Amino acid sequence: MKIKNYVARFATALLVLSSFTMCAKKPVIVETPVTTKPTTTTTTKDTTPVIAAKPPVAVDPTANCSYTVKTSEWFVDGTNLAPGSVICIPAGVRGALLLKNLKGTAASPIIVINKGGKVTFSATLSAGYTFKTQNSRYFKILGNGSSSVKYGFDINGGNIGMTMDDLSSDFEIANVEVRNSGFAGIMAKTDPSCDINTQRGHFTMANVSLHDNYVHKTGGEGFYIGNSFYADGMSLACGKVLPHDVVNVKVYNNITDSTGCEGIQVGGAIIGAEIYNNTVKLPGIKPFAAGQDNGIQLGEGTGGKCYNNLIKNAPGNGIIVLGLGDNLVYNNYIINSGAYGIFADSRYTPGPNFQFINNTIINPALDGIKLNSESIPMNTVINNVMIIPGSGVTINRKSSAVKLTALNNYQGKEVSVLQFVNYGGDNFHLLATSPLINSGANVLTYGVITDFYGKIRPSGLAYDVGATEY
Ligand SMILES: [Ca+2]
Ligand SMILES: [Ca+2]
Repeated sequence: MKIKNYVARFATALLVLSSFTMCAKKPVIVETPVTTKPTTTTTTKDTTPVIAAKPPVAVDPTANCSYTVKTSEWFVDGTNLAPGSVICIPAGVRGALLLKNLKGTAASPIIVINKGGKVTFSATLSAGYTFKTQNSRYFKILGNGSSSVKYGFDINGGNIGMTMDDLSSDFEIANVEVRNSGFAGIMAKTDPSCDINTQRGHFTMANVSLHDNYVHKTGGEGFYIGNSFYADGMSLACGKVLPHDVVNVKVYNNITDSTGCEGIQVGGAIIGAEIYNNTVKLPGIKPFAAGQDNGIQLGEGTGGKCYNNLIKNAPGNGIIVLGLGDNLVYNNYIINSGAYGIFADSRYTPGPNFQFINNTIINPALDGIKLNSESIPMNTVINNVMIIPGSGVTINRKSSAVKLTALNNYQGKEVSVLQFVNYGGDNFHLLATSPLINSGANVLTYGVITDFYGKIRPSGLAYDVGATEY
């Protein structure tokens, strides 16, 4: 029955996805609107052949600002801005900013970019947010407007640092630093209310890309994406309401450090979720409640892939998996977790299989992988390395009801036996003498075709065990 529901939901999601994909197949992604917009509804300057013929690299993306935000402005209403417009924010220190009603298109999103250097947005902890979008679709917040500054947007303070809320969808957030927030650093969700337009089936947050951001010293989660209560929803005056689906969310190349709760938490991401190449350091240092101190949380309703992440010093679990059951977790380095390396539980889990492949778990305080997932048809644990100095075991099943396929996992007591090039310096390449080389099972069928560093697998005679291929 559960599986049937899952299949039905999956089919629905595919329909949604395919209809979206059709929309998105137009010329695609305007990185520098000045050069890549042969037809335009904004200024005539953009369309002159001379400008269009220039190589993109030579063009200042902020040269032609459609609108420049004044330091004194606390909100911008984009109602009258055409798709493809560029909203420039001049370098300097300023207060909070609310962007509302930005309406780009898939082919011509609205760009918000820093101009002339770093922009610092500053707000007190009592302010609800420091940066917020409302009712906006097809837009990009890009802090790469000045080549000398990696994080051209610096969002300092506020209860929530940055939030994309109130039916915001189809957006990219990149090269943004968020720090010193009272609660979450970067939040992306619209909580369901008694307005039906906010509820599942009526609103989907789709095509969200959050990458190359630096989130640190937050009171709550570093990244808080999607609602946490996918299965049961929220009880309001109008009754029980269900939160929206999240489709095609990508979270990659981010750094989180010293976050109060999880570094990265994703809920309700039913299809196309990918969380990869992130570094999560010191998550969960000031959790508001028990169980909020993990590295990465694949929360209720979240499927997809979680790979090539480095997670260090989580007081709780390195990765906690409460997802749909089509989850593939691979090539992650999980170091010094205060509880389990990976913890999995099937709660709302209609899918077929939790798959843990080629992860390297070093020094968890408890067991390597804890499986409370009794109701899922299979848990697959292959090619993982687990270095457990204490009395923990590699795989701990809650009961014999937990179905398990385990192959080619490596267990040791000391990290030195793995023969990393420089473990203390986070260089996890292997020396030629490593016992992990060529001792893995072939996991091509699981889609694991590269390693932590992006190297093609397998190399040499066979797959290596752990997150690195020699
Ligand atoms: Ca949390
Ligand atoms: Ca090999």
